Amino acid sequence: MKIVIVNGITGQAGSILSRQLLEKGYYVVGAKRRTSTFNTQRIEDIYYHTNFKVEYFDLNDASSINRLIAKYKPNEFYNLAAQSHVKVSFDVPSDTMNGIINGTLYTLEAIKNISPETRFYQASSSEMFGDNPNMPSTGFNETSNFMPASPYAIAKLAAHNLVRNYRHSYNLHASCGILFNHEGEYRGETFVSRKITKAAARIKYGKQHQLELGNLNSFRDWGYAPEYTHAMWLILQQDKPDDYVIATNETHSVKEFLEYVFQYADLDVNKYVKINKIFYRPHEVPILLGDYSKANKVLGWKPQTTFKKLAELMYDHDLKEVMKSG
Ligand code: NAP
Ligand code: F7E
Repeated sequence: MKIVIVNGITGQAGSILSRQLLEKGYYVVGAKRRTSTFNTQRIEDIYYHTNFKVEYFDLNDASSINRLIAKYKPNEFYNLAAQSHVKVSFDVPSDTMNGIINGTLYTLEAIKNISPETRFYQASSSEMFGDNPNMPSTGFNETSNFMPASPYAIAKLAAHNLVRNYRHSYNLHASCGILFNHEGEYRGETFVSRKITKAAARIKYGKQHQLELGNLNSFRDWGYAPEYTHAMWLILQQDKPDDYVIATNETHSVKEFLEYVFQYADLDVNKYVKINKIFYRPHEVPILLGDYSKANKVLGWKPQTTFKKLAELMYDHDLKEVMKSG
């Protein structure tokens, strides 16, 4: 049985990927940090699975990472843990940068020294392209220039370069998925897509009367998270390690997402939505569009869920949640 370590299992991608790997027959070691309240809601259904084991670690604790690599010598390691909120990264820049950069470095060092056969996946981000004004009309690809525009993106780019460096220097099977925004039922509730679908569902049931948002004019390339975690797995199944853009080749504004969700929910967007500057960032990334041609050619991967279907499935899910909560 193949052993895999996934960190960030309490998050969106870690929880979805763990479930997919269990279905494929892996023994999954889920690494999480200690928190003072329970935060395992996203993995409740797999928590007691025979082939799932939770271990404590922290991105800033090299000894915990060494211990896990030495104990399991996993076949695959998915480095998904991060302070992943771009706006929050302006408020806690050191924590964001230390965790992302050090956590990646400690893991690569541990793999190099203890378990060099382990295949490593790095959660790189489209935010690394940042505010690069020279976006090709077909979207950013693996050869485009990075111009990170937040502490989060700067940290992700440093980690990305570390992975490339360890791959070339030590011949590790270490790959990066440069993933554009991926959303879904498990998306954190402070990211704009989920904030919108959850608010619309609550407004529909009279549980909320207003939704405050920031900049509606930025554009993102939005896909469905389970398809993106499948791409992570595909990346590690290749004989050769490499970097891949995972995206939909479409970009839509936050305003379009908002208006479509409210239209789908049959709600008047002008009645309920207010702009609050508090949600603006010190520096915005105005537009992101990805080009997934390489992933399609090499991995045979392509996105399945349309922009509208994504908005619908998230709203439908949140509506059910609101109904359940009474
Ligand atoms: P997420 O929902 O915010 O989950 C992040 C996970 O990291 C959580 O489990 C969190 O634990 C954990 N974490 C944060 N700081 C930690 C620390 N110091 N030590 C140990 N664990 C820590 O993020 P996601 O959407 O699943 O994204 C997964 C990865 O992909 C992240 O690295 C993110 O930056 C990257 N990424 C995401 C997207 C996207 O659109 N979602 C796109 C590109 C790249 P707690 O639950 O305890 O907070
Ligand atoms: O913002 C605007 C905001 O926080 C999207 C992370 O997973 O994807 C994610 O980063 C856009 C931005 O995601 C609100 O200004 C307006 O332009 O949902 P978001 P993000 O910043 O794109 C990348 C690829 C990652 O790697 C990250 O980890 O929406 N926006 N009003 C708002 N954003 C938020 N959060 N809240 C608002 O009220």
